[in-house]
Order: sequence, then structure tokens, then C-alpha cells
Amino acid sequence: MRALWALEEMGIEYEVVSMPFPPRFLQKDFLEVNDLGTIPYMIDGETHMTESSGIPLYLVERYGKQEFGLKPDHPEYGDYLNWLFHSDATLTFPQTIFLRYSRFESDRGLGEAGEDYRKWYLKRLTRLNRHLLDREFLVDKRFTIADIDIAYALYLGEYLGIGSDYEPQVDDYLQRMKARPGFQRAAMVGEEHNTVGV
Ligand SMILES: N[C@@H](CCC(=O)N[C@@H](CS)C(=O)NCC(=O)O)C(=O)O
Repeated sequence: MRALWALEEMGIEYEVVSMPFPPRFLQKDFLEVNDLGTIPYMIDGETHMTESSGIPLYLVERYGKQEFGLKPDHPEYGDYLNWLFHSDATLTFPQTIFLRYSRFESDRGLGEAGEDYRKWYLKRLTRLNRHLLDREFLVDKRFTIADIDIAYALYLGEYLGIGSDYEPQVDDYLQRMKARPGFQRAAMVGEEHNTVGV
């Protein structure tokens, strides 16, 4: 979703190749393309990328889409980079552990670990909760890829059933981001390609 959403917002042409999920087990020849076996996997000429939070930044810089990014001399540049990295290193990280132990491996009796990581994820929203009290967008009072990276993490949390515990300003922000035509087009492309939308 992050890569598709960024491509849609920026109006960059792309081609999607879909495959059964998880490809590591169900489409073993994908390992010849991406030995990690994960999605997303973006190929642009000689560039091959596996990190969904990095792909939007690549597109801003490589395709000169500065209207979706901030330059280093901008006063909020540090904040912008921090949100980009925060989105995965701090937010989706506990979500993936929650998902693994509460859903995929619940039969191993590790559901408690899953629950701990659900709470940990919610606690890690503290900075965002405060930041969104008086802001429509994360930085520079306009939509940027920081919103794509962070809103996707919130969207994944909602998809995992954690969204009902979001603070109102965070839930409002997520619903605003999901209402964007670029997000909706990306979600449709995801559906057409039979992905689970995450
Ligand atoms: N940090 C990477 C994680 C990529 C990742 O783990 N993708 C998951 C789906 S969201 C996956 O492909 N899992 C299947 C597997 O590991 O076999 C990103 O956010 O892009």
C-alpha cells in the first residue's frame, strides 16, 4: 500500500505483478527475484527495493517530486525524516509481533506475547497522539510522504483490529488520509491484484 499510494499520489506510471501470499512459501521462484521472499518488491531500472517506508522517499528524490517531500534546508526536515523512520522502526515493528503471536502462531500458546505487543504498539503512538492534537498533516501543513508512511502504519493497526483503541485525533487523521483519492485508487489496485490490502 505505501508504494502504490505514493505512486498514485505522484502520478508515476507503474506495473503491478501479483502473486499468492506469502510468496516465500507459495511462489518459490520469487526467491530468485527477492531472496527475502517479502513484499513489496520494487524494481526501477537497476534499483531493487524491499522497504515500503523507503520507496516513497526514493520516488520523491529520484523523480523530483518535492511537492511530496521536504528538502534538507527546511526547518522541519529532521521531523520529516523522523516520521519516515518512526513509521516502521517504532510503529509497524510491534504490530508484526502482535500479528505473529496473536494470529499466525496462537496455537503455540504465545497469545500473551501478542497482547503485550498490542499494548506496546498503542503506547508507541504517544508522540503521534500529541503531534496530531493541532495538526492536519505531519509536517509543513501539507500532505507529504511522511503522511503515507505513518498513515499506512495506522491503517495496518486498524486492519489488525487495534484501531478501536486509537485516540480520536489519530483516528480522524487516519480517516482523512484514507479518504484521499490517491489512497482509494491504491486500495482498488490492491484489491484488483487480489492482495489483502496491506
Ligand atoms: N520492512 C519491510 C517488511 C516487508 C515484509 O515483511 N512484508 C511482509 C508482508 S507485509 C511479507 O512479505 N511477509 C511474508 C513473508 O515474510 O514470507 C516493509 O515494510 O516493507
